[in-house]
Amino acid sequence: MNRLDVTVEDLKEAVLENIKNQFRKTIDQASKEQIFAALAFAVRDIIIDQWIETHKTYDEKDPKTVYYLSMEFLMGRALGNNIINMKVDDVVKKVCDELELDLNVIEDMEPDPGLGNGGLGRLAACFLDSLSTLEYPAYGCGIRYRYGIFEQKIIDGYQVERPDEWLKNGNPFEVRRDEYGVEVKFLGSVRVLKTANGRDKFVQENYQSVKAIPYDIPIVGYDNNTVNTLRLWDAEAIVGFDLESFDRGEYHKAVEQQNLAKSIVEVLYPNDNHYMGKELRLKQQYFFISATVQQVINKFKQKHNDIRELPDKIAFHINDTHPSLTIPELMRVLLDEEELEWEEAWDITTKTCAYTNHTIMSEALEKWPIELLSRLLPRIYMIIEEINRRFCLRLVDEYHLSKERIHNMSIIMDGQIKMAWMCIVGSHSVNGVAMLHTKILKNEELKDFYEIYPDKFNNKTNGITQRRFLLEANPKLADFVTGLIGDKWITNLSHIKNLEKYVDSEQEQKEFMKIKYENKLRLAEYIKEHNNIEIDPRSIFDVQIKRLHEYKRQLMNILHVMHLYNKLLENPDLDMIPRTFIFGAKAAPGYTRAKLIIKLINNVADVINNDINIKNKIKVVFIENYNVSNAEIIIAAADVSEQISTASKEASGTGNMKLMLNGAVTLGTMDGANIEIVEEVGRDNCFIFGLSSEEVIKLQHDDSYNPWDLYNNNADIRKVVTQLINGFYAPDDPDLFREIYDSLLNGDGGRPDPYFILKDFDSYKEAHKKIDIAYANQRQWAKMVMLNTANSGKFSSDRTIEQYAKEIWNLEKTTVVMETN
Ligand code: HBZ
Repeated sequence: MNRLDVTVEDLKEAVLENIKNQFRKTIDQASKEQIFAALAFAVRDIIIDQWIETHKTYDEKDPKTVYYLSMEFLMGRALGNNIINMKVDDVVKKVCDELELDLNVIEDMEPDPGLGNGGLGRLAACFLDSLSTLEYPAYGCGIRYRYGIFEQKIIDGYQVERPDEWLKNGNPFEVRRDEYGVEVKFLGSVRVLKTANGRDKFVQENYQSVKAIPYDIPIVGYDNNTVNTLRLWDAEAIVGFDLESFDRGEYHKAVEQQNLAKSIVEVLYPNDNHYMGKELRLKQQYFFISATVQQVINKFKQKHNDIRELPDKIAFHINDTHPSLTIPELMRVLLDEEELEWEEAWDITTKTCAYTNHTIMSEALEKWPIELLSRLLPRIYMIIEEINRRFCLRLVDEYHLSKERIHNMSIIMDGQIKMAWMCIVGSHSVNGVAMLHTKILKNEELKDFYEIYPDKFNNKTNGITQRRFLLEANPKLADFVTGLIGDKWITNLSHIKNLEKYVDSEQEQKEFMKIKYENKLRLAEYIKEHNNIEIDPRSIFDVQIKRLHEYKRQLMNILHVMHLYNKLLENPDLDMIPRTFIFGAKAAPGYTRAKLIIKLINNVADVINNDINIKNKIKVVFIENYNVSNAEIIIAAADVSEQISTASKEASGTGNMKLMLNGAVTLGTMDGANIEIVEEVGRDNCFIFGLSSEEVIKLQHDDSYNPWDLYNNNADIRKVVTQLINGFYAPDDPDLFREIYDSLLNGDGGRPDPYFILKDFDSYKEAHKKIDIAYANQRQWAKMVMLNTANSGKFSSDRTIEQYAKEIWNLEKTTVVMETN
């Protein structure tokens, strides 16, 4: 069936048939979950023909294809997005009307596939949407985790983690592909044999292995026939736990292999921007990249006789260092299975691989212990050693570098393997994710490598998909924009600039603000339902939604809320526009300080929200279980977008872009992509404060900052910081937040206030005051937020993907033609 030929009758019929055949029920008997499944299967059936046609086209034309390798794909719900991208929304709505179903309610039945932590995983998801929409041949490759990012409960103000059982009722959009299963080997030892022609042949022996089986999920392009594939690998035991192996005395091995398979895909590691050298994590990494590399090479060889043509047909993109073993794994296949010489294999590998760096935080950089990697992946370790040996030799022979510099650049050093170094050496492209980030990589963190390989380094400023984050998440604003400027923005966001013509029109301003108000009502209802807090939709919705991390400075935000409350206690008639401070954040389960900051936010919320004396001038809301689905509701309703990381620490940020697109003003530091947002919309249309990245870097170097000076000389700061330890927000346990207090003033082993929260506090406070003044002039404000939407064109992931396709992957668009249209 073609999506354009689908009739209301057909689709209705399909839904009813699915309910009957799958659940043996009529529609009145079916649960909402069952109706969701029935509709999802009906939609999948529309997708299938295009999906098949896409791959038929790729088979015939044999275009170069990118494999985007990522440990994380934070997809969000699929049903609504597929309906929109297939452009069958009108048909689906009519079907729902006829069946007396509320489509929003049905869509809410879908579990939110949370196979990612935050920005990095969501970026991968946006990229897949853009790749399909722009008709680029692409696969996303990752792991089919049984459990995604934990579900966050807030109990007594504390974060409690619950397993995310997203596969409990199955996934209607996935297709298991047994025929593409491959074996992945771990452990054992390597034996070197001599072949007839005198070559060394490396054979892994006594290994344990698992079978990798892919599950394919369709990635539907917007209003075209392209359906690319997200391929998620599951693991199964190869030796069955059966009598035969028991009899052969291999009982133990059988059990071990079964455990290995089960454990590998069990759960997503919930840490963002923090490396933990866990063996299971390394197994996960090798598991999915080995499966991908093997399967890609098998497929390539079905069509091509000369493996040297690999870089003409395949691009492997390494999303942060997590899939970095792609480099030695590809070398292994080329050397041991294709029997190429080292130089040739290396040339193919570097031409095929490209790497994106997403962070400069040193605690996030992956450094695997030699002991672990060489034991788990003996052959891979040998190859890494040889890569490093040759690289260091070049540093001496070609570049004549000093011992000290070679020490700093060596991939293997002090018992560890530095994965980022390996990625730089083994890729033809290394990119940062925003201009400032790339600049810092070139001039500071990766300076040594930049000097050797200046041509490899490039910037690709992140982007987001306007299809999910405006068209789907904010249908009212989307309709308004389309009504004024047409619908070209949906596939070319630079068109949204045309909105600028209307920013001075009173009528359009009113309409824009009315839509914002309606979205705020929608969020207020969500908050009433989930938090049982009444918030005033006329208050300023001031939003900080992102992972909880000290460098992102949620602490500074809540300290400022505490300060505002102090002002109101002094003067309940203080002239200010009511504010609702909205937080959404998950903390890594082992990150105690981050969890304590969540507790602080909730305690502050409790005190403030229940104080009738301040006349509802401030409300504080912590939204439980922040995820892609509730993000869509929050983003559409935001007035102020808090992007307040310590300058130089946030590589890019992407929430900043989503909020800007939806008409929120940025309250931010000159960090990450904020800088480019300011460049696009103008300084007058955002609220910028705080230290610059140069100032931060300087203060870090000269160690001259002492937060006690601020504490002693600034009464506002002294007051809020003291409230952390005087029981003001924890009467039963006044020492509860002492750890936070100490981190600001005394440091714990390290520097005090390492993220310059107190240093930036005053200028943050001033920026908030300016927001208050600006909001009071509603026409001015309307103009400002409209200008934000109008100038967000650069931040489409379509732009980003066009740059990757042209400047890194060298892809060509491949249009899929359906016979019936
Ligand atoms: O990647 C984020 C950056 O912090 C953010 O600035 C950027 O916009 C975004 C997309 O480029 N990084 C992450 O989200 N990183 C992780 O989630 C992560 C997960 C597991 C790790 C390390 C980092 O082991």
